[in-house]
Amino acid sequence: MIGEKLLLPMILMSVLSLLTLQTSYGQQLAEESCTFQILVPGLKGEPGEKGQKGAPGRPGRLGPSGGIGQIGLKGQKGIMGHYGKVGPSGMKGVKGDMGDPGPTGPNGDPGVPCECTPMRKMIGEMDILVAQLSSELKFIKNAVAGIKETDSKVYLLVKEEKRYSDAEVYCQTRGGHLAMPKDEGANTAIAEYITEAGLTRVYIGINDLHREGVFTYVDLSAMTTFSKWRKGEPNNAYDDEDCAEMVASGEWTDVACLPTMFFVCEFDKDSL
Ligand SMILES: [Ca+2]
Ligand SMILES: [Ca+2]
Repeated sequence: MIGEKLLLPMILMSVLSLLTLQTSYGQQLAEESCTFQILVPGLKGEPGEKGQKGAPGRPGRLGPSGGIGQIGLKGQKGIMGHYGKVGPSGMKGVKGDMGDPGPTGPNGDPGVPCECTPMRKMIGEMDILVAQLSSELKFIKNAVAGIKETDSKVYLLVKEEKRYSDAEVYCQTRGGHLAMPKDEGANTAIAEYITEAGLTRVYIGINDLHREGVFTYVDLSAMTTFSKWRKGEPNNAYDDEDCAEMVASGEWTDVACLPTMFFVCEFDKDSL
């Protein structure tokens, strides 16, 4: 194509040159004196014939890499490989069902006859001990509920109705006696105890059981300077009053020993 583009102007130039020569020859004849002439381009000529095919061009540059192709079809299964190593132990299995019961065993040796008499005796003794402990527990509960005390004595009001002698035994069992007021302070303490408990009378540790008309304390100690007999007492009414009670006012009267009533025990602080 480049050749074609160059060839057309060259031919035009040659034709123009010939025309110029003819013209210049005519003009040379007409005006020989003018030797310099300006050449002006003529009109565009007709397109020429198509030229022959040119020589092959040089090879082009290397192009960019192509994209990844499609995945091929899966191949056939290979031959089986060697056996692998032994794996770790599995989880513990579920417990199986219970088996059938086994056969009956042989009979045992005959037993030794029971020696029941000592056992029964032991059980009886334990029952007594339990009863004593129950009584002690009741006593402790009473003591915890409230006691009265002076500098040297502790007084306990026992709300269990007992005869005079049983009441004294009760107090002695616990290391004391029925209350023996030997001065105004002690007498007042016991009287307050009776009043605060809402009672009217209790047994105290005074009697004339050993000699009628001669009152002593229950521990056989003599009554010396202090006494708190109500007016007209002791009167040994019906010839049957050898024990003593204290009323809420703190005064004493002689009374019969067999009726049951509440009582007050006293304990030495030194012995507690
Ligand atoms: Ca009497
Ligand atoms: Ca009396």
